[in-house]
Amino acid sequence: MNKVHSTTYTLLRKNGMLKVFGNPGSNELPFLKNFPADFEYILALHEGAVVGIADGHALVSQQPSLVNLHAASGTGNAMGALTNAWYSHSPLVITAGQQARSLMGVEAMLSNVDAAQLPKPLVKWSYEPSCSGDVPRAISQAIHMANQPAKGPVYVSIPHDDWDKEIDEDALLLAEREVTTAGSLSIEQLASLTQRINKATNPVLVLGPDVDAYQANDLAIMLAEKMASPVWVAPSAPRCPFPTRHALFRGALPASLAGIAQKLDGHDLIVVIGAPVFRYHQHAPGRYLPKNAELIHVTCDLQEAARAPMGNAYVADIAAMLKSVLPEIKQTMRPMPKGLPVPLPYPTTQHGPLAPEEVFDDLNELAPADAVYVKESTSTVTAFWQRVEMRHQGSYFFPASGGLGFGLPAAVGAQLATDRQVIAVIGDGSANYGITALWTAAQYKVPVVFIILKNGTYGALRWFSRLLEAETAPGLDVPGLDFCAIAKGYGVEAILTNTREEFRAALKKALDAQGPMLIEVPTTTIEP
Ligand code: TZD
Ligand code: CA
Repeated sequence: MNKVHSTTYTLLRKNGMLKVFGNPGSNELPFLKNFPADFEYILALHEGAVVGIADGHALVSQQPSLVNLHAASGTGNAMGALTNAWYSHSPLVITAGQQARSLMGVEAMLSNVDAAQLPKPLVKWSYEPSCSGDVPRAISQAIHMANQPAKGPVYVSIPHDDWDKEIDEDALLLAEREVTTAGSLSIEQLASLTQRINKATNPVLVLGPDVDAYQANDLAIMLAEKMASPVWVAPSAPRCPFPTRHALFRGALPASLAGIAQKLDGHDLIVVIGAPVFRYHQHAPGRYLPKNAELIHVTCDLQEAARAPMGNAYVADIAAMLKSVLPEIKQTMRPMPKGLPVPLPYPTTQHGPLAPEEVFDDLNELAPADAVYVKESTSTVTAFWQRVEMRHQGSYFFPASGGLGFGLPAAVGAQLATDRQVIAVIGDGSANYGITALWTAAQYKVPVVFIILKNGTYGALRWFSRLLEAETAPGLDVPGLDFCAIAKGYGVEAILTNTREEFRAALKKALDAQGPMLIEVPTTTIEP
């Protein structure tokens, strides 16, 4: 007879899920025993880091990541990271060990009481199998739920005495299953969408993270060039869907009602693709749309479509939609707008901390053109988008819900999934929420370049405190952190750089290194 254990590993193998991202406890040991040689366990020291690493891996590999957490406490530690996975449509299959079935009712230590309830509302689906024979089927369901549009995290709680139970051989049918979705537009939808675009006199495109997730960046370029329309990146951008030095690129939209209406003023048609409408942040009241503008929304996420407060939505596969729309769009006779000016090199600071702009100019010059940036410094977003050219799909990742603690771990997971150089640009505030991922980078020799921008403060909150007239709020500074000492403590080589020359030399060294390296750079505080 087969066991639940071997049947589940067969299922995972057939789905290409050979890495387990986890932090173990007693409830998980029966799953991890006799760990098959073709699988790899990636240990992280805190569950926020576990999920961040798995998230980065899923975003870059485009495949579901398997996560294994310890019961309720491990799940609780991971919840903040789940906010990002939820909004970035990250296919995470999260499993958590449960007490033995006979001990759950008396709430023995480490019982996950009402386990399926715990991770809601940050998962697409959550479940505890009713018997051991249902465990592989539940994990199969979890994989397909996570990996179909809109992708996202799912959760399965598994009593630890289930793994050793025998199971019917028909459970192996699960390993042969495929679930696919089409998501193309109907002929009528295609006609209504393309007619509306073709008759617009001054359309604008707003592209979001799912253009990048569907690897539809080149299709988006073709569409933009046919329409000769400026391209904005949707607000609060967690990915980069369009080359940032293309003549049609206009930057990321501000994350406020008033700001968006102002930037899009004068357009009669706003076409939003692969983003929510919209991810607002700062409260600046205003109208949803500029005067006389109409909005069309194309998204892979029904919830995004349904909750939008304006516009007509099409729920579709982003790449399939663009492929079917493109031949129907007329090449416009409108002249191509001029590109944005490339910013002048930032002058080198002679005394005192460097400006973040200097760091970004050096990255732009010295890092590989196809580098993958994982960014989590909140006050430097605009400067980064202006100064670091991003050309290719999958070049940029930022916490999709704004939950800090994503960047440092996600960079490790991203680098485990790609040969492209991953560069983590992290604030001295943000770094602390996911700092233990440095240990995983060191132990697994993951050659991420970590750059810590140290301005001694929660820079973005300083800016917000002026916006909200709350400058007197306490708790906004983070002095006294020594990131080189911290990195060394976790086994990562680290360099403090005070001058431009030192930073450039350290960056070159880090880019050549075989393992991870951290560069700590004291910087000034700028505004997002
Ligand atoms: N805790 C968590 C988990 N997520 C958050 N977003 C915050 C707190 C609040 N927060 C922000 O929204 S931005 C920010 C905080 C604390 C400051 C981050 O500081 P930093 O970056 O040093 O990483 P900057 O460049 O100095 O803003
Ligand atoms: Ca800071």
